[in-house]
Amino acid sequence: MNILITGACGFIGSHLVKALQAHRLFLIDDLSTGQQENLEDLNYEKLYISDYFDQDVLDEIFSFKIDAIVHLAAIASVQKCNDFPEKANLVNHLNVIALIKRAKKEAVHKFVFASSAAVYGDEKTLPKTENSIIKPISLYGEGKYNSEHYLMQESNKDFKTYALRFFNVFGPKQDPNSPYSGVLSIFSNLIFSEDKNSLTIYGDGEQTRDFVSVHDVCSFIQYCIEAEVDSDVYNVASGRSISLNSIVALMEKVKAKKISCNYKEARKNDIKYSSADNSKLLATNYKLKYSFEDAFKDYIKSVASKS
Ligand code: UD2
Repeated sequence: MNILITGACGFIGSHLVKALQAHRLFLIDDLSTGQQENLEDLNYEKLYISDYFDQDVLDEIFSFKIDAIVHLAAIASVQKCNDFPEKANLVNHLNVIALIKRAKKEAVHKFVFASSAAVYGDEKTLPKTENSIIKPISLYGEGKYNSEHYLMQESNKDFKTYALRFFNVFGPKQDPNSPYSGVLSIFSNLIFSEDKNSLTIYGDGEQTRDFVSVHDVCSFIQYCIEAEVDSDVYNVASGRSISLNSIVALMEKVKAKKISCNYKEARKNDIKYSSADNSKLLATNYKLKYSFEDAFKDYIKSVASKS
């Protein structure tokens, strides 16, 4: 298949390029947060360093028959979206609509969109199912919801659409220094750093998240593209939530050493408990490949081997 991946040089994008090596890949990334080195040793037809909505680039790509699009490119930082609302609205919503329209015009068969658990906001009912109340508390979450809503409206038998609500994705290549790095990449890199800094835990450490391996995220995207999966919105999550304190305990077990933690005041707008019902994903017959413990131990080992 000919597949267009936007945001291909990012953390998730580069793992996806690896997962989809059997296909002919057209890649776009503006390198605002992604890095070209993430694609080292991988095969692809061409990488366009550009906005994903550059019409000349899209004209060239669509001169090939594109069968599927995976749209990962976004302003992924909640803070940046708040700081630059017009730009956030353009990149995370209006231009997504334009890409979806173009995809339909070009007779693309499948469109996979990276949505987010951020669409649920801090509404308290748990676990979140795809039918839970949508109440985003950030422009980022709003943009994701508005885009997925448009995408699902456009769906038909020839244009299969998948809005994937990613929970807390983790794995190798997640940059621990980026302002929107996930807590696991920050913690894992700190415990192997030279300067023996203690971990900062915002709040009491009892907050929970559903951490899902980037390998499962990419392999589910691959499944949507290659298998017969119904067009729908899917929570992409492990189905199991874990607290930060339990993560630290797990890291201590792997390192066989006590880890020092510095507890600070909880972050403003932090969500205390997050948990996902992933039964819709499982009902597609996709089998999650990694338990949290196994994926996390592998991840920690990969961080250790690089430090
Ligand atoms: C994720 C997204 C955020 C937004 C939100 C919507 C990331 C990194 N963050 O936030 O952009 O989409 O979901 O639901 O993708 N923490 C510490 N110490 C640290 C770093 C974090 O205690 O050094 C805490 C943090 O306050 C939070 C928890 O760890 O309680 C998880 O933080 P996170 O930023 O990894 O993810 P989350 O779910 O808060």
